[in-house]
Amino acid sequence: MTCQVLTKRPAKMLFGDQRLDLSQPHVMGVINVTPDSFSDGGNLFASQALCLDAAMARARVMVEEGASFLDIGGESTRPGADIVSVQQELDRVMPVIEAIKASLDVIVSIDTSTPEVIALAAKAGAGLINDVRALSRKGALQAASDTQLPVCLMHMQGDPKTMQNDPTYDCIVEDISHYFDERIKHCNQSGIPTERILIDPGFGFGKTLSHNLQLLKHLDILASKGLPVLVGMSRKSMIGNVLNRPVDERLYGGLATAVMAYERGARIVRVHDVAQTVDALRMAHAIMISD
Ligand code: 7PJ
Repeated sequence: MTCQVLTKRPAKMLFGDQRLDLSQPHVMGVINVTPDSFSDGGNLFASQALCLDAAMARARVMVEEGASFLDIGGESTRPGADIVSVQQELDRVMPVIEAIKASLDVIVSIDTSTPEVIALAAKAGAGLINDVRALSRKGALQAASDTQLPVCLMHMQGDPKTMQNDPTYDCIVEDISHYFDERIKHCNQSGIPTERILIDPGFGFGKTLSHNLQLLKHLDILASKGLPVLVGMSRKSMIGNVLNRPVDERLYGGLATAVMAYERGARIVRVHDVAQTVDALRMAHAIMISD
């Protein structure tokens, strides 16, 4: 019998047809194709109809600015957001995924909880499944397993409609760590090996400001589980609440969170402002690898 000891997370990870070195930080650019996304005001939409040209223009700029991933989402998780049908979600995201795969050299991440979207996005060339519900929807685990792609499991307490109504934890870091242990077990049982799992504490999803700040401060504890950590704090209310700034004035606060997350072990940072975050993380990385 062999005894396998997981001492170090593997530096390289395969996302579809692209291999990425996770010993250095990577930026994931957010492309929302929803009419009601809170941070970009749904400005990729013209009269509710998807404006593919605008989405592609933004995608192209983000790739030029150094994004390793583009995260394509067609369902808003804003508190109180409208429920979308499977068909609506497909109509929003599929043309964008196909156009990106046809013309840009970047890993497409599909931000979805819907089994049908997982399957079709993977078929169209997506390289990562990013689920804010950690594959808890009926059929999602199996759909993700069938694609053989890496999955990002995000923690959320409750559901988007009610998650900000007095969220409580015994100990936020421990509770979330145990949640991941459970979800990883479910993934393994469905044929998704631990080597293909990333984890994300889910900043802003069923968390108070104090929860969010503690989570970031102690992110190293989650990173020590040995799975790659992804974080998304860009423009979120945790920044707005500390700085008392509206959503379009949260960049500098967001850069502070990105650097601190990287320093504590996060390797993928999901943001709206790619160029600025790439610079901040390149600087932080140069410091971290110096000796
Ligand atoms: C996150 C996400 C996040 C991951 C959203 C927003 C809300 N996926 N999707 N992590 N947030 N993995 O962008 O403000 O934090 S939607």
